[in-house]
Amino acid sequence: MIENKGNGKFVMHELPIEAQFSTAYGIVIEDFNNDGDLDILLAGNFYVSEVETGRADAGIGLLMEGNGNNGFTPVPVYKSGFYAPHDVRDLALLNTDKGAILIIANNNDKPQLYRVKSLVNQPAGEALAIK
Ligand SMILES: [Ca+2]
Repeated sequence: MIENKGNGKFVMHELPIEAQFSTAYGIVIEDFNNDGDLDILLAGNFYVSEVETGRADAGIGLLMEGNGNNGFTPVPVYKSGFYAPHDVRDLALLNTDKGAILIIANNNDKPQLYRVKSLVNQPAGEALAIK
């Protein structure tokens, strides 16, 4: 992750290894657990690479909780409830009058929709989202 410090200065911050399991195409930055610090939600993969390269398909989506100081802790899928294992091309968060909806755009596949809930006081598996 590259932080823009202004005046043409940038600082690199390393993300957790879980963020490196596959390519990332969709990223949403939001405070998903309502602790005042921004978190990162990402998903990706790349199924249509050249034959000699092989496809990138190890990603299942990832929520990383921010600590407010450019540090991020991965949240396991059983806690976040976020599961995006397909050939993801983009993520979008829409605020509606019935709450936030996360749209996952999958290449050559149906989109996934999640109703976004806070992580706070949610049981495991229902923390981030419910289909
Ligand atoms: Ca947060």
